[in-house]
Amino acid sequence: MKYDAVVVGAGFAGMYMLHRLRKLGFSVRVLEAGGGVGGTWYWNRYPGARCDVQSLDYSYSFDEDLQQEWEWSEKYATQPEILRYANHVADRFDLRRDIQFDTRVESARFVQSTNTWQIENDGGDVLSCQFYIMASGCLSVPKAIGIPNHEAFKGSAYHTANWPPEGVDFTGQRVAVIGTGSSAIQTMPIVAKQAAELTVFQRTPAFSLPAFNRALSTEEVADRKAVYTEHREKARYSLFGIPDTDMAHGAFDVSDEERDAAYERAWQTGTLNDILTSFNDLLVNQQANDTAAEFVRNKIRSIVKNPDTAEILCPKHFPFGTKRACLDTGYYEMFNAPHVRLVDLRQTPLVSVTAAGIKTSSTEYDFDSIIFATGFDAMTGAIVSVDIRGAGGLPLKDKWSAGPRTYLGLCIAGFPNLFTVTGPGSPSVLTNMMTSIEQHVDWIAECMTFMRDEGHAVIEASEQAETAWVEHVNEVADATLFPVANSWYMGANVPGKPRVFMPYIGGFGAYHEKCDEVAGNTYDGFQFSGAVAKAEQPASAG
Ligand code: N01
Repeated sequence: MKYDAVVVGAGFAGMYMLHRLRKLGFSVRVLEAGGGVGGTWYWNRYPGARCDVQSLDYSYSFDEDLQQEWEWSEKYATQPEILRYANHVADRFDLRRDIQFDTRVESARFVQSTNTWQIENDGGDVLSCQFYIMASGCLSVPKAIGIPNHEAFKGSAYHTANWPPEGVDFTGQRVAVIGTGSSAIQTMPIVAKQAAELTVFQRTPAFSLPAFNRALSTEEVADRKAVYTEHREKARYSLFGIPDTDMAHGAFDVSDEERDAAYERAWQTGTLNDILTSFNDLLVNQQANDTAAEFVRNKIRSIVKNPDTAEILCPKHFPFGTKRACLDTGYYEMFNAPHVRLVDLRQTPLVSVTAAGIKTSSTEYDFDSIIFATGFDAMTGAIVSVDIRGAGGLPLKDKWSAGPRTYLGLCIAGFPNLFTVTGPGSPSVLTNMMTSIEQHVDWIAECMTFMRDEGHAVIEASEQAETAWVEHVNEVADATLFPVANSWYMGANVPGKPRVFMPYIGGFGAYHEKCDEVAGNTYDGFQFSGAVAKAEQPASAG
């Protein structure tokens, strides 16, 4: 079959890409490994899974009727509610007829003689298309567990990113959780309510902030809906894809009391970024950052009653905000329960999983269930999981062997007509993903329309533009504290992965303007080639 575009992934990026292109008259096929839409929200069904961006922001803005009619029930939506929303969107815009579920893309090759991509899936089908669009998510491939013997465990083992849809009842069980990132921190307080014993294996403590989740009132929903258009527009030119707060001062421009009062106000809002954006130097000045980090550590010490446990939970290994902070409901409080214990893997390293449980350098523990919350091969994992070969058969894996290289996080030199939605080199995971997804999808759709109107068959980023962009991404990152941390932003959580800061930290608004400027300047930094006869242009498919 021949399509104008093949899109990989039916999460929020792939769904909007399909809708936008179809409306423009392009023929599109979406290939999705899961059995339904929703991407990350389809797979991550662990108890307690919620979005850490507020529901009234974490939703599409492209259709005024959609954003007016959908009713979010809580400040932070649960995974089931977000999945219902994804399904509602799929129904409302009749998306399913162009999505092929339970289909994993294996390889994609650019054929220069025909200027087409040949996409092969795990069913052995080969699809041909002009444009190949990876909308495969930034946190969609779990990293290899990498713990010796992990398959030897005779009890039940789970991974937060591939949770059984029917759910799990841990009542009366001895449960272990490995990892203390966002997934673990969300799920543990719920599992602790069921389990007879919960043992937390922590290698690096995270900074976690209280979500203060609650039901949304009718009034606040109505108030937001009354100003949704202006609110979304502010988000489009903000730092993180949600309207900015005032950041006029540095942390040492105010007295100690004023600084602590600002952090306390930010703590009470129950949001991910408010402490980080209390002052304008927290991500660039270690001393300034220390004030925020110590504020959060003191909160941990005030919540956790056992001072030794509190100290083990206090993050001291990286600056605040340089690994993504977590939002929790009752995480630190959970350690005050007598049936919850904390194992510090820095003191007693994990040796292996055993048939009965987990062995550290000091103790062997027995469990009924182990939950692995060990994270993802972030940002590049899903892209290189497909064997992508560009012009001349160049494998993308080889091109990216020293780290990802893109122009604007949208295109890759040597890989004509390939687009990556929220790819490395774009703000993506540092922002509200919905804002980033819509901006990328709109840019790609407008670029494809431009090419159709002008009769261009092929677009490719120039090596020069790509190199300049990669240097800029690195330069901006190097001016911050981000590269200090062993984070998944740096690829540092996956053994052997190149250590490169992958997202763009120059601010979403500035990035958005740069993308618009490039397009407005006849796609500066791109080369067009080939020609499409007017007669071959597709008629509107509605
Ligand atoms: O994964 P993580 P995650 N032995 O990589 C530990 C998004 N998300 O799934 O730091 C022992 O953050 C590892 O320890 P260390 C969000 O962007 C969003 O929790 O490598 N421990 C770490 O503690 C988030 O940032 C939402 O020393 C091992 C943990 O496992 C991102 O997804 C919800 C280990 C992994 O933490 C990833 O979150 C959930 C080993 N061999 C996720 N290997 C919301 O929207 C790993 N660890 C709310």
